Amino acid sequence: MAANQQAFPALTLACLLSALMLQTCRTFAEDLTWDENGYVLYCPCMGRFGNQADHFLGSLAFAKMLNRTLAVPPWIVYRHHTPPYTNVHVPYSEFFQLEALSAYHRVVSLKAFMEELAPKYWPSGQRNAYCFETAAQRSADKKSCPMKDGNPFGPFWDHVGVDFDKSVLFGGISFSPYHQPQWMKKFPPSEHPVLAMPGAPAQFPVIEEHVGLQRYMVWSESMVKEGEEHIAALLPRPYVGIHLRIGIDWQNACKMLKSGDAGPHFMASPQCVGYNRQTALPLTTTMCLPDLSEIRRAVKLWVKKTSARSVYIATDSESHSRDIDKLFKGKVKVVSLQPDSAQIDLYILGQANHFIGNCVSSFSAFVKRERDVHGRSSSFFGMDKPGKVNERVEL
Ligand code: GFB
Repeated sequence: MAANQQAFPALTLACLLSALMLQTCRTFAEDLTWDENGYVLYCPCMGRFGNQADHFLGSLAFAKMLNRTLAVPPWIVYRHHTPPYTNVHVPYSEFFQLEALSAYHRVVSLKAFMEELAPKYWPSGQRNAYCFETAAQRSADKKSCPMKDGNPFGPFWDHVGVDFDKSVLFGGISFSPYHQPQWMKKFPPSEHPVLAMPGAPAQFPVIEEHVGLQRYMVWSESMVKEGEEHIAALLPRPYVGIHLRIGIDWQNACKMLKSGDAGPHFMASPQCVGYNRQTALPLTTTMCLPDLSEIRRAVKLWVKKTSARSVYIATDSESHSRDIDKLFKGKVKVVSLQPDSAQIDLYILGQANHFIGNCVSSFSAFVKRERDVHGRSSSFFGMDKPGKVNERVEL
């Protein structure tokens, strides 16, 4: 068994004792020993934060299913419009507490894995890449995993400091629990200690069984501090938080609904139409891309229902704050921060007295999951009661 699984409670005690003796506390990562059950490594190479978070939950469940330690990757933040115009790799622990994950399963940061374990146990020359046969079809020799092909793949593994030596291909298995015995048989940790994959070993969107794992994603102290400072300074309670996902990329994505090709399951929509395809409710264009009249209707409804004194608008583009302000004739404070960090918006939305999200967006889905864990109420544009179609349905 990995020492880091057992080390944490003991370490906490050790920290307390050493703190008492006024010594510097050793960090979580410093006590690492090799886990004979093996490791899972992956690149969070699909989508932005919301997509990466969905994939993270599934990957955590996958690592637990194989009883391997998950090497938690950094978040990939894309900076196409701001210097240095390259991807930024933000440690998981900058936003969330790494230690909180160990209540569910053994984890180590990918950085600590590379610095403290890889030199001895996964040295250069022995670094296998694992991928589906279909993925290898994209490579020149059709036998190599495309681990570092293009952005964000190449920059990610370069950031981690890994080149791959050999590819191991697989097919006919999925990441679901159904195939757990095949994974164990095909890749025993004694022969395959490190399963490093080009993408997350998980589905998108996160499957219903893994939605509750959100409880282990606990905000870091610095995020809580910053978020709470904004709330205290700007948002008299009760407040309603809304997520406006209405920018140009989203307008284009929602066009797919108009053509009727998408069906009710489109990106994160199972969170509101239901996970079962057979019984899923219709997904309307308003649920994907609410217009101003729907935004006004929903905000007015929930401000009234919750007797809100302020409204927080998180947006990917236009905030519509003037139009929303007009609804309440100065009696309700309307705030939009446009923060540099999307996570501050997520934090503030998570803490609202009520949240109105976008059914199709995984950014909204992150907030909805977190609120569910804490028993806070949420609705969606075009769907006031999650799981029930609004009376005034337009298709
Ligand atoms: O989070 P995300 O995967 O959600 O990607 P979707 C949307 C990104 O847009 C966020 C920014 O990670 C933020 O960087 N963003 C969106 C916001 N809404 C807000 C907001 O209210 N405040 C702030 N500060 N930032 C998927 C993408 O987005 O949409 C896919 O992951 C693809 O790559 C698809 O583009 C169409 O699920 O909404």
